Amino acid sequence: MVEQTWRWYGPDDRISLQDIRQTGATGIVTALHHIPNGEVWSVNEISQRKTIIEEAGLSWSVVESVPVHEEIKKQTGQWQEHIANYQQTIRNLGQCGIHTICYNFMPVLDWSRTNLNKAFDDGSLALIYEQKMLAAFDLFILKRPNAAKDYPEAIQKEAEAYFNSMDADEIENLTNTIIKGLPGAEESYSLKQFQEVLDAYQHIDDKTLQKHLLDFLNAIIPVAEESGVRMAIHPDDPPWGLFGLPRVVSTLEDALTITKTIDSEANGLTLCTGSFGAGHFNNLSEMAKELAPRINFAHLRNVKRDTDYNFREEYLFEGDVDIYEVLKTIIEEEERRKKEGRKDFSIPVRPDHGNQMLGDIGKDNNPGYSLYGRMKGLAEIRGLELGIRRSLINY
Ligand code: DNO
Repeated sequence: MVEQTWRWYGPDDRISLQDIRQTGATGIVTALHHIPNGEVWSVNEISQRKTIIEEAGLSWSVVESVPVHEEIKKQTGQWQEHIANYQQTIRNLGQCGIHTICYNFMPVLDWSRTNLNKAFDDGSLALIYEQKMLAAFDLFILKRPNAAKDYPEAIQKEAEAYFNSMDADEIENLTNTIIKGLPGAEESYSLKQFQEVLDAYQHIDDKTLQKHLLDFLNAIIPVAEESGVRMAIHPDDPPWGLFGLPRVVSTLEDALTITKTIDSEANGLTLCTGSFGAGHFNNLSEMAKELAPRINFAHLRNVKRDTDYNFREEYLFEGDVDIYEVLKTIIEEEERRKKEGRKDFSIPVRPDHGNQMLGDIGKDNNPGYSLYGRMKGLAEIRGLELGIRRSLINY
């Protein structure tokens, strides 16, 4: 079976390692969130965390994420020193026997949503992204200079009407949802700071950011190879530019540029079906096939789009992504790697976000990281995998 994993936010996570064991996951996906971005993760810190995980009968399969310092993305300030630190963290993780690292290259914000508690008909709560809400924040709360040119007129009007309907709590809620940092983001801003960090990217377009990413990869991939570590870049979420910021991992073409320019198995991807899947221009079944040899880690979740730039997170088998096709491709790729005799054939898979449901509701959840919602996702992945393996000859 593929390695079934679960994201755990560390000892403060309300969902304990003992709870995780009952979900069926065997691998843990986690990070040393207390170490500031840009600093080296020492062997000592890594080993301590690893011991806690192993004492609970689990293994630390994937790091998500070793954050890339903003100065590396902009190539300003101490960026070379941050790269040297990143290289050392890779060596240290390799030495501790942790072989897969997920990271992203999204400037300023990690993932973005506009409502974290959208009620479904069945009473569960989901994460959604609505363009008019994002525009309402951008145009009327942040008041970013020249923001209007980034939205069609119809959206600007909807955003204005929406903004005029909001009360103070709703304004605060939307603001916090966008700039206070969703789990894993490691950065959080006030409105003023947010505008300042956006300004710092004014002269960095997609091409320049892509060059900075490729420079970063040229520096770290040889180190990853020597350390027995596979890198897995996470796509942009959502896969289009926000607040005038550049984007580099949004489409199949972006992913192919990254994997072909630095041609190494250590230079791979996190196939996040929800992040790529939010883009109406992305066909996940095709992308999985095309990118298969470079999938080093997968996040399985689904999304339902209602316009080109609005989506809600959905139950695994109910959105726009054909999860069956994607998982089948991942399983076939694992089998191909095994036949090649590769020791690192494994493609760890984790259920990504899940609705808050049943006993999750009212608990202090990391948005998206519910217990029952994700357990449902994982159970569906496990069943689907068994079915795929049993029905494919020779597996
Ligand atoms: C959201 C996640 C992201 C992702 C990072 C990877 O739930 O998918 O936080 O982990 O962007 O670096």
